[in-house]
Amino acid sequence: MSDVIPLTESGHATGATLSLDAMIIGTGVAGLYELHLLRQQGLSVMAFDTASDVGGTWYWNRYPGARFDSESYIYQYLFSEDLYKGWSWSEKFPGQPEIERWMHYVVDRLDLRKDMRFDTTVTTARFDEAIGRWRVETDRGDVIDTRYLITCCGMLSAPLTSVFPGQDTFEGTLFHTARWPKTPVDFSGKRVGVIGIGATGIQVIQTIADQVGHLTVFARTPQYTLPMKSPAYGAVEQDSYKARFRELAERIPHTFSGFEYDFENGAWADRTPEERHAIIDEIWRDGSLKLWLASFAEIFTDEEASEVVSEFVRAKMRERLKDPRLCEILIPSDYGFGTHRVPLERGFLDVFHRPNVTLIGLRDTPISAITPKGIELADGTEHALDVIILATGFDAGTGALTRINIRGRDDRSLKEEWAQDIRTTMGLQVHGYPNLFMTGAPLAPSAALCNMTTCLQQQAEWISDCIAHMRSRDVQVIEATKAAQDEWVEHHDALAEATLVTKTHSWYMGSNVAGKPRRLLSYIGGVGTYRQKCTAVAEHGYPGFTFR
Ligand code: NA7
Repeated sequence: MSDVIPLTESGHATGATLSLDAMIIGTGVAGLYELHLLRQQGLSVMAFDTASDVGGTWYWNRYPGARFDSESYIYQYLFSEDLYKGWSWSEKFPGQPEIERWMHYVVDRLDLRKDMRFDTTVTTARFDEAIGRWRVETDRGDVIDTRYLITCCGMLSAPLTSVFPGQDTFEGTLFHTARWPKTPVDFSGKRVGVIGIGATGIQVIQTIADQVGHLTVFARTPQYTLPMKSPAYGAVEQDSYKARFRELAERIPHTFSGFEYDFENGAWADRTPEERHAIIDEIWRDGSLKLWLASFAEIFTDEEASEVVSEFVRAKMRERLKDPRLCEILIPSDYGFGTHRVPLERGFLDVFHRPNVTLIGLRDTPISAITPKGIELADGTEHALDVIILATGFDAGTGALTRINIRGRDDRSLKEEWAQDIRTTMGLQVHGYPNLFMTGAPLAPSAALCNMTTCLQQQAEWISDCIAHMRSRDVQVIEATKAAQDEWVEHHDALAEATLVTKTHSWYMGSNVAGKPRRLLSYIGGVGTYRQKCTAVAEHGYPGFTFR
């Protein structure tokens, strides 16, 4: 174990060198667990975060209406029955404040806080080949020397905050949803504009519509939405899901999406149209993401299955929207259900029947600028506003890492390499960057098509096991070979190209960021299958990786 030079009283070793076995970037779901696992191995390890406290996604995304769309009883750590049973959720899909409290509960129970540093952004990380260690710098002047660098930065953590010309000239208040203030925002009497109707925009819009003076929603690509049902949980429901801990812990890691449910309705081709409709209808009533992630796998690959389920959802949306103009702007027609992220909604569609809400469709008339007074469209129309909310999404998968100056062997730059082509080995390592481990990174199952806690726990465990393997063999450096990486990328692409997802445009394909190389960012072979592949690599002594 390395000697640790203690940090100064303020918690920051300005100008000093801190020597660690492992450094973790991020204190969200993955970072907390990785810290716990590596500490259990006896490593000197610390986690750093830009935020002022733990939570990751659930620290930053405190916008009105932020909530789960994974069921609370599966968005959990499953490595400890005690930890699982010690927390009681108040409803099926709870809101951000409760989720943030849960993360604090985890930190306290595992006593993690003493090995964390907040308000500290990692700016640069350089691999020193001569000694096989990373030298990491932060915006506080810290210099950290570490054997292993583990990024737990989140897949959706680099918000797209500067989107429109003129944004800085706006005289009102402008927020990005992922940089929401901790103090409540008073919308009463205000003219509020929301740009974006992704999963986030939908949650904001349905929550603030009755709090604002007037709400103007700027919508470009329509979304297939499913109504969420979030029953309250009292002692009976809590006892009931807790009693299922072992069953859930055995099942969830092996399903297609890391949720409790899976594709178990037989093959699409083996069902009559009536049977299909009955199954789809029943699943739709569940009020969850089940229709997307556990109805028929063929919706991802078969144009006909995709169209049938898409039309089912469109019909449900038409019933609610009624008005043909609303239907035209809000109901998708040129891509299939589930090929983008499917948002759950609670009253989102009904919001547009309110007298204080205006819907602006942007498909033919995009936003040209933000002006001092509001939002201007390409046809010259200006919408005067007091508050603008950007629900404009993230530079997914890559953004959190390319915002750090990561330099591997021979001073190669991850940012420059990924600007050409986004490649990883199982989403866990990148060839050319020894001893850099990643969670929530491209080409592993992640936020798209995965219950994040399931995927992140598996990735954190794989990394911890790999480090334990290295220590047991007294080797210091691991690197993914180019051949193994090429093979993984080829496998990933072959699966992706067989689906309809790659035919669409969204953050799934990186197409929401100008110039970003196009590739499905999340592995689509299934969470259970991915786990098996990762486990097989470990069990066979890490073929495709070199050690020294
Ligand atoms: P998303 O899903 O990327 O949604 C962003 C929204 O912002 C979407 O409606 C975009 O329209 C819209 N947007 C982005 N840029 C523009 C411009 N320039 N003009 C108009 N509209 C724009 O992000 P979310 O935060 O909602 O969700 C991200 C993930 O977080 C989500 O999938 C969950 O996994 C949690 P577009 O679709 O590009 O036409």
